[in-house]
Amino acid sequence: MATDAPQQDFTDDDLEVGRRKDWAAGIPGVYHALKISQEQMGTVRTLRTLTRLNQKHGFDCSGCAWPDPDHRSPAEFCENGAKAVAEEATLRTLGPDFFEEHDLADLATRSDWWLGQQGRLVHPVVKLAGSTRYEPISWDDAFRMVAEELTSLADPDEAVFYTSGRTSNEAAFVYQLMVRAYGTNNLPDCSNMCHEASGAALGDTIGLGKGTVLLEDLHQSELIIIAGQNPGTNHPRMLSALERAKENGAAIVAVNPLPEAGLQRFKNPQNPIRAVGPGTDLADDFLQIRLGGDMALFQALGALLLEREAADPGSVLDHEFLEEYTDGLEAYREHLADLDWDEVLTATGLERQQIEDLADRLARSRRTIVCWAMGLTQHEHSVAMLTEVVNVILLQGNIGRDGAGLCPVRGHSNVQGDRTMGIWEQMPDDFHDRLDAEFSFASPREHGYDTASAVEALRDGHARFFMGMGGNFVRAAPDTDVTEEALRSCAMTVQISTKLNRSHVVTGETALILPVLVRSERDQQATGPQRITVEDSMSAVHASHGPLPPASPHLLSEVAVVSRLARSIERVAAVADWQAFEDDYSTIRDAVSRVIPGFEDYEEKINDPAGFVLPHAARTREWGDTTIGKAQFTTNVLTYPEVPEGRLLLQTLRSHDQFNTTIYGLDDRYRGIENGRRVVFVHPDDLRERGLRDGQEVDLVSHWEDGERVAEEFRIVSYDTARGCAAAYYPETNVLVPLGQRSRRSGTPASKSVVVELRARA
Ligand SMILES: Nc1nc2c(c(=O)[nH]1)N[C@H]1C(S)=C(S)[C@@H](COP(=O)(O)OP(=O)(O)OC[C@H]3O[C@@H](n4cnc5c(=O)[nH]c(N)nc54)[C@H](O)[C@@H]3O)O[C@H]1N2
Ligand SMILES: Nc1nc2c(c(=O)[nH]1)N[C@H]1C(S)=C(S)[C@@H](COP(=O)(O)OP(=O)(O)OC[C@H]3O[C@@H](n4cnc5c(=O)[nH]c(N)nc54)[C@H](O)[C@@H]3O)O[C@H]1N2
Ligand SMILES: [Mo]
Repeated sequence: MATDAPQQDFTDDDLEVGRRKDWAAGIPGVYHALKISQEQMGTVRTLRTLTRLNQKHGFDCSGCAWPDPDHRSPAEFCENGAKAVAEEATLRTLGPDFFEEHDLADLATRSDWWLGQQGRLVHPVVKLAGSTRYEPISWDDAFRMVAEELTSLADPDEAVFYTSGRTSNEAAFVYQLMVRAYGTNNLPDCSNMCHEASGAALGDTIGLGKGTVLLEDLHQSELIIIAGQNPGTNHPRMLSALERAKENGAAIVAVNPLPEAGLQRFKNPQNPIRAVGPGTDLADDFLQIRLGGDMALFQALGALLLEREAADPGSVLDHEFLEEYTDGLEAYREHLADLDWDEVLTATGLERQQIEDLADRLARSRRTIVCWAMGLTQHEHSVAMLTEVVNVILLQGNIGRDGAGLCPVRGHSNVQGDRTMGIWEQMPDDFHDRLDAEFSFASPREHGYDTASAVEALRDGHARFFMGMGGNFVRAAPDTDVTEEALRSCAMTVQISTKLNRSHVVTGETALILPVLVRSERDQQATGPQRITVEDSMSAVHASHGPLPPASPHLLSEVAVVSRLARSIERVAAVADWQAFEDDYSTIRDAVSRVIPGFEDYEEKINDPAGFVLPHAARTREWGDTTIGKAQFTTNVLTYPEVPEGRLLLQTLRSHDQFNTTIYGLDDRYRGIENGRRVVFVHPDDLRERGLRDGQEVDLVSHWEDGERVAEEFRIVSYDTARGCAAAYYPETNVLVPLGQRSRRSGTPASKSVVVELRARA
């Protein structure tokens, strides 16, 4: 039967390396989506899900946070969205008998892929202190145990409450309320490892840590720079928007150490003729930059724009905009006057002419958008780097104008919404004030731990309780060995999850798994079926209705888990009418409408299937209403990663067959990899210099102040990447990312600039 879970694990023995592709999507994309859907869900469920995915009155894709267009195609999903949905709507289930067969020692030997393939978790289970396996537990007993543990802690700050970005607005809001009513701001989330640097940079410069563009802006843009992002794999529906932009005359420039297929050519799978034809050429230019060189690039672009303006005054800059809406231009101009071009060329690895050409394109464009993702956020100097992107965008008034703006492309489908709902260890005071007023309590004001500092706190014994609302903390967080040790030292770990993953295997003394509904499932509560809401990458909030019957009658929704747990903890129970929240989610939205600005008339607004767009002062050039008053130019000392002689810089990235730590399959089709994941992509000249060759087995060794870290047995793949810049897949390489190596100001682990050595295996 197609939906049986595989028993055999995989090895990398059958790994094959073929040619890299220069185009994305098309018929193979459709084929792969349907194949995986069929395997996981069978035919009936496949049709039922895919025809409702991202449709008005349907449900929101649980993949990435790309927005939905106003006019939806009947197949408004991509290959990887279909895979994400198939993985969660799978017919495979994993009941309590599974844990009789597989104790923790057995599970510890399994790969991430195997764990995920076993199917949906359908019954709450507990690993008692001293036991070596999980066993079934009733929901009531589970809540009692967790409540007892939390009540026994000496200080609420000894508990850590993680969130991943799949969680709905409703669940996120009640979760943060429960945590704050319990008494801590220890609310780390996946965003700490993701777009935290974007939030910090945009907050400082334009007053709000979110992007300023809407989907229509992309369609109308004249120039789209895509830096540090691989949309063909991670945001495939973005390619349709880029195709449309091209048709309207836009130029697209890719800035990336790798020639990613999705940025080169696109065959639109939603259009049968285009799917089989030669496809649309997307990028007009490709700047093969070195890892971490983008700060130098954007400083150079800023300098060149100023230079061109000086040569032909009035031709490049938007003086009215600069005068009225910005601060700090003169300091910026002075700072760039000293720009050292030798350094720029070293940092970027580019020819000066390539940068001049991009400056020319910028100078000609009246509507420019810069899009970015992890390639720009996961470095030590990410925040400064991103403020340099803002500087360039400000020079030409590219904010608050159609077709222009800043576009951080978010990861998880509701990661932005979770933040809006208060999932953050350092929410501003005005949020706390309104929360306190709504619920008549005093929320704690001291900032909590972010992801990396939570690991440190657990490691050092300052915290001893961990709860994860989704996600896979031990695989997602940096420095795997340290993170695993941190989790093992907990008195209790509680994972609210849908699928089995490594974080269920690396446990505290007592461990619970609380299984929940997924977004594609019907959420039936006392007052009827419930809808939930999410916010996409462009700040549009809309409702989502799951159409499928739940995988098991034992499952609870995330909202129900939180409200039942909240009712079990005395001091939390009194803060809100948790039963009402559980019975009718519109009561949650009612509270949100008073606590969070922009959500007035929430319930009514989501009756429109298109939803509503949250206000963003910068989009309407109303910085005056924010604390910053005007958009800020920033000056930064030029920084880029320093790589000692003989070493390489390693980025840890995603293959085409994974969603973060969930491994769908073992191929990375666009990069020519089949049947394996332990590969390291290296430039042929770098190999030659080191006396290494394609196909050779090496260990990856990272070097940091506190010593060496090793990831064993990787096969070298000679590849067209920037010189000195290697790439290998996450999460396997997370062992190499030092916990201490984080972005200044935002704390993001620097997982795109790890200094490594390739050590030949004997
Ligand atoms: N199918 C699928 N979709 C996903 C995800 C998934 O795992 N699978 N994950 C989701 C999540 S949570 C996120 S955050 C996003 C991630 O989306 P991406 O950021 O696209 O993901 P990565 O694979 O980390 O790719 C980073 C890209 O940046 C480039 N890059 C790396 N370092 C640098 C640099 O220093 N400078 C420049 N200019 N480029 C650089 C890499 O070569 C690569 O193309 O995708 C989301 N969508
Ligand atoms: N080295 C390195 N490390 C990285 C990155 C990198 O590029 N390189 N990227 C970072 C980034 S951008 C991110 S966002 C993080 C991702 O970190 P996480 O968000 O923690 O990881 P995921 O793999 O997305 O989590 C998957 C798990 O979530 C659970 N799940 C899925 N859907 C639901 C749901 O609807 N509800 C609940 N309760 N649970 C659900 C399932 O059990 C599944 O196993 O990883 C970060 N880590
Ligand atoms: Mo992410």
